[in-house]
Amino acid sequence: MKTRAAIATAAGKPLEIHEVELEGPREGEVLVEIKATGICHTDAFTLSGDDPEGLFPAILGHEGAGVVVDVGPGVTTLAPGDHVIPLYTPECRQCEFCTSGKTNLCGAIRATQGKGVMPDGTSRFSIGRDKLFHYMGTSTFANHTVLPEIALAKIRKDAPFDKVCYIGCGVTTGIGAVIWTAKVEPGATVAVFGLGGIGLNVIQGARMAGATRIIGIDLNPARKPLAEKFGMTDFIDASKTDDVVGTIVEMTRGGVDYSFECIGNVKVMRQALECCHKGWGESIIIGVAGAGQEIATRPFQLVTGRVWRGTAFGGARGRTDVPKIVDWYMDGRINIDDLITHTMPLEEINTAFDLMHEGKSIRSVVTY
Ligand code: NAD
Ligand code: DAO
Ligand code: ZN
Repeated sequence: MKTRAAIATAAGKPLEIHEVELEGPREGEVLVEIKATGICHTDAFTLSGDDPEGLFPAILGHEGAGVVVDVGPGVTTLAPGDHVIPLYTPECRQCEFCTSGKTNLCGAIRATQGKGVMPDGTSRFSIGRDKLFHYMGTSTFANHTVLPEIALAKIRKDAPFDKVCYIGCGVTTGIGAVIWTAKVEPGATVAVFGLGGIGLNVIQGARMAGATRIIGIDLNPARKPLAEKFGMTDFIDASKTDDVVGTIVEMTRGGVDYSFECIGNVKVMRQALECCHKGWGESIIIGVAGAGQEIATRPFQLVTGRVWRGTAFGGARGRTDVPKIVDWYMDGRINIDDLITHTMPLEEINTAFDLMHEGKSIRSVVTY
């Protein structure tokens, strides 16, 4: 079939809207009509050329929601008409990772997903004679896309696509990092570095978990009012102090119980670790740093009980946990609407990247 897509032709170039060819679903695969997709910092990171796994030409996008149009042979859990959220972290429930109970990093299709192709090693997308790479196994910047069955979470049919698409990455990553990775407990103190599309969800997750002190740190003071609405109790403008760590340690009499780095800056990752309380403070890295970058601290920081951890997709097991988060939204337990600051058609998708780089948006959503 033919469908419309935004193509990343090369690193650093604006996306181009074209009609592309999409082959139907093969064994274990599902054809989905994407109804809405968010634009995340990670799409910009790959488009910039900083992503070591970045491939071109490709159809980016990993934060979508849509409807099943067709299923390939062997698909048993989904049928045409089902509403779904694509999962860049799939959940096969059979591999050694899924059955370990210790991680959400399913290994079933990792090798081919990282190479921009479907599990059988081929791409379903092409334009003319040229093949286009898939991206993160999802490619939601196309109006239709093909995914493995294990990379789709089935969700309720009354959930609005233009809001719950954000659960495909930012919402789940931020809230999940608090609830499933850090397991923040009531009464905890928390520091959140970077108050963008991920950090604001960390803040609302910390409030849900019952944290009593939630300190937000950003270079952009315009982020303060929205962060306060989501539960931030204190704000540090990082552009106005040389000693963020000292400030947090003093404010909390020794450091926070949990910190979250939501930027992708290795220097800030160090600050996030070192503002944690001696003996038990845990710092969770969410931000994705550029190719070749490394983190550093004095080992004594770890010897004296601080813990450095990371999280992908908030530790969420996609097919199991994503439908629950959709329920939380529909029940009014989490706020997504205030974070979606811009909505636009596919033809204006490059504006979404501009707004992100200018710090003017939290989330832009493309509706098809
Ligand atoms: P964003 O651009 O919306 O937000 C980043 C925020 O950090 C901005 O408000 C910016 O002003 C602030 N900032 C930048 N430099 C700073 C500094 N030195 N000190 C303090 N604040 C600073 O980005 P986002 O969409 O929220 O994504 C954040 C990071 O999370 C990215 O690296 C993205 O790739 C990553 N990410 C990780 C996962 C995962 O599963 N681990 C999932 C999605 C996104
Ligand atoms: O299993 O080796 C692996 C990697 C799984 C990919 C997880 C990606 C997590 C962070 C990328 C940001 C997502 C938007
Ligand atoms: Zn698995």
